[in-house]
Amino acid sequence: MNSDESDDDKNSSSLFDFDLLHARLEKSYKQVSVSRKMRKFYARRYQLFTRFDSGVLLDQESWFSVTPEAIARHVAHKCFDCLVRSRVVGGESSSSSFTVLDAFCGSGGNTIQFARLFDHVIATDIDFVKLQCAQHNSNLYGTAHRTSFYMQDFFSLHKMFEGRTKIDMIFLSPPWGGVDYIHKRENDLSEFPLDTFRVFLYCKNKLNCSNLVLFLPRNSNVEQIAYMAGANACVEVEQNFLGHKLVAISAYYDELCDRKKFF
Ligand code: MGP
Ligand code: SAH
Repeated sequence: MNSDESDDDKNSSSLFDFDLLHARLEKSYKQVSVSRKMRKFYARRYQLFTRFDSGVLLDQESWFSVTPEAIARHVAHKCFDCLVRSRVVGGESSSSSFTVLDAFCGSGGNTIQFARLFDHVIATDIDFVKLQCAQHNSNLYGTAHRTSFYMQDFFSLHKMFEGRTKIDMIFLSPPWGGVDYIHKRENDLSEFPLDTFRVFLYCKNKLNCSNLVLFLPRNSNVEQIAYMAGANACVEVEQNFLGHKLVAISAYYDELCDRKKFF
């Protein structure tokens, strides 16, 4: 794993005992499986990762925030199809040269599915333990070699990219404020732990990328989602179901929005 953190952080990460973390997380699964609040997530473990039994690692927060595999796969395919289509129409060729940034990668639910399609995925998160999980889980799915992992606070990402890699799209699945987000009648996007409007503008202005996907609560304010696209622009809002259950919504902006459907 890479880190743009201080030398102290680098030292502590090189002394980091992954085997101990592995043992602790696996042990914690027993608590997750019986906890009143968490056991529904444990019961869904094969929806989260079909290869769960190969040794998938999740920390406590990831149990309720990781994107279920079928949804992550769908989102990755949709992005791939839209980007390739728009670039081929625009005269640019090779799909293999796309770089995807998963800016809140967590334990890797989305990162893995993007890396199955795209040749280069950059996965960043502020949480060192989650990055360890993401890297480990990517190894289980055979996609780690196409992914670079960095420990980074979202709002300092521009320092990492200055004059470097061009980012073709950014997937944004920020924290929603824990499992209680659903108790609000409607989620105001400016009230999340990280203001979604600020996150969105940061991607456009500081990371120079407007091909964005926002992965949001199913009770989000859709007018706010549309407002972010700006005047005369396109956004595609999709409901993500697992069977009959609405899990979340995804908003696709700019080239990731399938214009043919609308115009
Ligand atoms: P949920 O709404 O907590 O569970 O999370 P459920 O079972 O659909 O709700 P209930 O009505 O049965 O109680 C559903 C999904 O949303 C999770 O599996 C995650 O994919 C996603 N998710 C949940 N949270 C709290 C977050 C979050 O904070 N950030 C992100 N990015 N995704 C989340
Ligand atoms: N899509 C992920 C889940 C993301 S949950 C998956 O499938 O696993 C939201 C993530 O945002 C958490 O992993 C949390 O550590 C991260 N996060 C919270 N604040 C952050 C910040 N300021 N910068 C970067 N990452 C942050």
